[in-house]
Amino acid sequence: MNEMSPIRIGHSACPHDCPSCCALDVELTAEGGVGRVRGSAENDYTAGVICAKVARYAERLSHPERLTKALRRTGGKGEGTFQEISAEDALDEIAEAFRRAEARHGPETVWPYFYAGTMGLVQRDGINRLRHVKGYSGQYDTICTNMAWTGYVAGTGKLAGPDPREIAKSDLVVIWGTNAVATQINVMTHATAARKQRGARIVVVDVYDNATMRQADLALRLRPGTDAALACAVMHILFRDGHADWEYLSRYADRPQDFARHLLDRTPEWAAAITGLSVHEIETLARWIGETPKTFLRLGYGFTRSRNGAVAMHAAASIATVTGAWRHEGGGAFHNNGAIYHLDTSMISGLDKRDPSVRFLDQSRIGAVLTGEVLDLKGGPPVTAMLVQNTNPANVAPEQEKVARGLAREDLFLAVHEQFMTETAEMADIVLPATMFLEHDDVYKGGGHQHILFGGKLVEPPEGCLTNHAVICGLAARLGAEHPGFAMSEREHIDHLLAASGWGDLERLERERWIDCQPPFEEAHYLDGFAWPDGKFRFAPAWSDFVGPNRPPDAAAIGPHQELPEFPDHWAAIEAADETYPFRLVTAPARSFLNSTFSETPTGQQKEGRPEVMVHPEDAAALSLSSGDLACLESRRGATKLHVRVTDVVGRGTLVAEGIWPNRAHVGGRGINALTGADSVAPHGGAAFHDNAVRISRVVLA
Ligand SMILES: Nc1nc2c(c(=O)[nH]1)N[C@H]1C(S)=C(S)[C@@H](COP(=O)(O)OP(=O)(O)OC[C@H]3O[C@@H](n4cnc5c(=O)[nH]c(N)nc54)[C@H](O)[C@@H]3O)O[C@H]1N2
Ligand SMILES: Nc1nc2c(c(=O)[nH]1)N[C@H]1C(S)=C(S)[C@@H](COP(=O)(O)OP(=O)(O)OC[C@H]3O[C@@H](n4cnc5c(=O)[nH]c(N)nc54)[C@H](O)[C@@H]3O)O[C@H]1N2
Ligand code: SF4
Ligand SMILES: [Mo]
Repeated sequence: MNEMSPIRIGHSACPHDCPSCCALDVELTAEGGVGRVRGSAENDYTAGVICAKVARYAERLSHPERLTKALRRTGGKGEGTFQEISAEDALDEIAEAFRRAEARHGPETVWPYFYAGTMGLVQRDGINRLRHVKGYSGQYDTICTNMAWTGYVAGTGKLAGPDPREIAKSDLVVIWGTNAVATQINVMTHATAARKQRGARIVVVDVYDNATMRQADLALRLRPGTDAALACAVMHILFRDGHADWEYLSRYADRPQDFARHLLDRTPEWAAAITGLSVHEIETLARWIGETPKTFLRLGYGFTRSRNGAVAMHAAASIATVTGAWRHEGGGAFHNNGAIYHLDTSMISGLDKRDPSVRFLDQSRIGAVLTGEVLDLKGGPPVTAMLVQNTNPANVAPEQEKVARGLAREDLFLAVHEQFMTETAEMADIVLPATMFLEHDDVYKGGGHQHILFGGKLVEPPEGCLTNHAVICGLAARLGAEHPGFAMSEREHIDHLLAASGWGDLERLERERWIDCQPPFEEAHYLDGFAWPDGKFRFAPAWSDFVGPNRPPDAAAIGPHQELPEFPDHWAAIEAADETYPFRLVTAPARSFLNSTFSETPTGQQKEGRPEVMVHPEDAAALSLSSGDLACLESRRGATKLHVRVTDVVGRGTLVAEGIWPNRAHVGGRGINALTGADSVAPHGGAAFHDNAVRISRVVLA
């Protein structure tokens, strides 16, 4: 940590891939460095609280291993031997390689690949401008949000919900499938305020007794992938006990009678057998919800990272419709506010140049794409050139064995623009060093709240580091790609975006630091109707022809969507445990990492220790496993090694491994995603990271 004295406070926004998108106050030192980072107390969602990772950002910003020079590979692929070259030469070489690849196979052979390492709209999405202008292959984003967003919108018709600040005005906060203490701390800020100020109760639904569950008045630890069964039994009880609001249902829901009939045999006993919860626990949750008009369901991503995840999300959101909780301040079901911003990103993303005939390749299936699986290539050429920005697929993508084989291909030219020598960068032909958020201008929007925030350049980057925008514009110039967006600065882009979207201009945003985009109460609570033509929440979504926020660009639906249940139900599409793979593994987030980010910082490493898998004491005893043993975990897709932690925070039959550790932190060099699958989840794709049948055995060291 920088010990120098702060001379002033700069304002920013956290760029990381986190629903909280915190408003930040940053200590700036006389020497041009950064001290402590704090949450802005003036922002009423951040409310002065941020996570410890970002509070000590100086550690990441001035990390001795930060990349500051462009590099060209000298040794074999992945050997990690590079020589320093100038940034100009590096950009020349990338452009030349893209041109060569295109001459041989056509523009679709180039695949710009990116994700949300920064959530800044200019720095993150500018890569799409180059893509569209050049006719390079598209990217269908599937790694994170597909099941969650699709499931929510299948009911409401829109990705938006009650003002998340209303959590503080709720009497019952149900935190479902999100480890908020670790992944979005501000949910806890508002939930705890409700508890302190009005005696609200907190329920947590998760698969292990994590830090969030330890805050709960009712802690529901269920089996992974069984949330829809819990939701159905809760709704069965609500109908049974007269807590369904029929007046509300007749006005605001499709087919409530049919749905109630469908639920008749989804009893608490039925759900207990599926979820592993007791009938008493299920009855208690239903009674609390039934008796509490101001019930706020805060629905996370975690419980949707299963092959039945979209159904689970839709089922949980349906609860608020059965009781009519949507009608109340502090009531309803919230997941994400993406739709409230109506941002026109065409200048940043070059959407005017998008050719709909160009293929889209599935982000999560990068392993299959790079190893040339025919269906994944959509009948087009092999991918022979890539630029990767803001993501670390060698580590975070599913089916890691295939990803590793693909990235190692001799005929693949790989450029990686990074802040650190990640395991993806290690595979590169050219590595470019990237700025960090405090070193460039950008604009952000909160998924878990309702603000657009400005994050301006506050400090100088290390000499040599390039912004994403500079890389994209530098390549465009060399490739003869023309678009007005390449001639604009970051600030001009922000100004243009705000004006085009009806949110004023940069001058105002910079002065006011954020814009509160919260729609009026009636709209946010769907009191003027849900966002379907008939205004009704859909208990029976038209899954197969449903156009959601993550609709595949070239198909109506993917994955086994024909099998999706008509109404909310337990859909047994998950990878069930069997004799060969008797355990169910969840690959949950680590509190001190953010995906693969922060695993490079000393504090991150020290707090997390080492890659471990949690095993219930009885399971451990049956397998003669003890804490500290090295174990091999195997799924149908691959294997990895971790150390065992015997603990009853997990239930029998469930294993939890926290954190996406660097692959090299695992004995043997294969990471957790060697186990996870890349098969597309219905109906709009996605990766089921928490849905793995595995076996575990002790590694006997010779
Ligand atoms: N510290 C930290 N913060 C993060 C991240 C991180 O890696 N670390 N990642 C960031 C990103 S990219 C995202 S998308 C968000 C995601 O944040 P969340 O919405 O919290 O989602 P997940 O991180 O996938 O998982 C959260 C919880 O879901 C639980 N879970 C897994 N399977 C099931 C299930 O079947 N049912 C139920 N009820 N629970 C289940 C896991 O045990 C875990 O506790 O967090 C962001 N914030
Ligand atoms: N097993 C398992 N795997 C998972 C998950 C899980 O729960 N379990 N979660 C999945 C989810 S939800 C997600 S979203 C993905 C995310 O996975 P990734 O997209 O890889 O996310 P991060 O690790 O946050 O960031 C990736 C990289 O972006 C770089 N970066 C940050 N800012 C910038 C910038 O301004 N410019 C450039 N050029 N680079 C920058 C960082 O240094 C970092 O190496 O992982 C998925 N993988
Ligand atoms: S909680 Fe999320 S948004 Fe807030 S500072 Fe931490 S990583 Fe950033
Ligand atoms: Mo994510």
